Amino acid sequence: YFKTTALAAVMGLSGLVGAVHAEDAKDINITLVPGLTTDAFYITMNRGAQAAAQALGITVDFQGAEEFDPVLQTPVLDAVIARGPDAILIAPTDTTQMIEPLRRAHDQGITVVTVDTFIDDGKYQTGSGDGDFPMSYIASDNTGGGRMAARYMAEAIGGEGQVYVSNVRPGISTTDQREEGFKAEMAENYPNVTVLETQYNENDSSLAASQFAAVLARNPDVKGVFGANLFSALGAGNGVEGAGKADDVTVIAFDAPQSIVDNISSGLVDAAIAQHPAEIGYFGVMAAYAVLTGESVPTSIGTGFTVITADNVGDENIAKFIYSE
Ligand code: T6T
Repeated sequence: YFKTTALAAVMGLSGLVGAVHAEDAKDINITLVPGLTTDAFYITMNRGAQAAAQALGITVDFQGAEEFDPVLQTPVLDAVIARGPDAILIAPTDTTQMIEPLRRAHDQGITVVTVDTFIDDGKYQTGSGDGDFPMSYIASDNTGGGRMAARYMAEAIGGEGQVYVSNVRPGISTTDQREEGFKAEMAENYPNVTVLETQYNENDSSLAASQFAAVLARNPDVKGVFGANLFSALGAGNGVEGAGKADDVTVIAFDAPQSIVDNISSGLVDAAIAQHPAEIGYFGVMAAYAVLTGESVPTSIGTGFTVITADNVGDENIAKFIYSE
């Protein structure tokens, strides 16, 4: 078969010209580039991606940086581009900084699909914007998830009091949207909840924990923390526990590694919004394969959530939503 040529990509024909013949489809090689390699969320995503690869009889490699940082992700991506896979599935670590590096892949005729996070405004194949070239975006509804977190928080604190968002850093589509959804839900439906200034932790759970102590010192009545991703939530829980406030402060977590599930069982965390990362990986591979074999694909595919609380943490059918380590 022949790979998509740069010219075809420029002409916007990548989906047609790049199509491989059925007998060559087994040679398809896809690389999954996660936000970082040591995060249970992306490890679980890779599990789903490998399940799809096995179903299709193709290979999917997993290549990423050790931290969630566009400065570290870019050289990993460049090395992947140099090896020339048929498609790259990537969780871009910054909405603007990863546009140009990903354009280099596109310009070489490599199919680009984004998983979990998006570049630009996340609206692909519209013919407008610098970053509309990825073929599809497979992810949770992060704004909706942030709204869900707000509802669990508001219920847990009796509809009033001060809370804050522990977040990674601005510029990440997922965590920005969760914070946006959380604040919008509070503003619209819980007028007696005050959302204090966001604390940015650079994906460092120790920093997130010490930030809780600092917020508590300034706001002794703080009633809740929304940890907007795995490391933020883990740190928020540790901070609350370290301050001896587990009985007074509600922690709502995004993501569900075993450690957070344990914190639900112990009562430290009130609810975890578990994403379905294996689904994201599975459908990401399927979308890329469809493009490479000449099928059309939706420009976005939404995956679901499972909310884990003390009420269902012991249920058998919850166990499959706990992230793999
Ligand atoms: O929450 C996930 C992911 O959705 C987000 O984009 C970055 O953080 C995680 O990987 C969890 O650490």
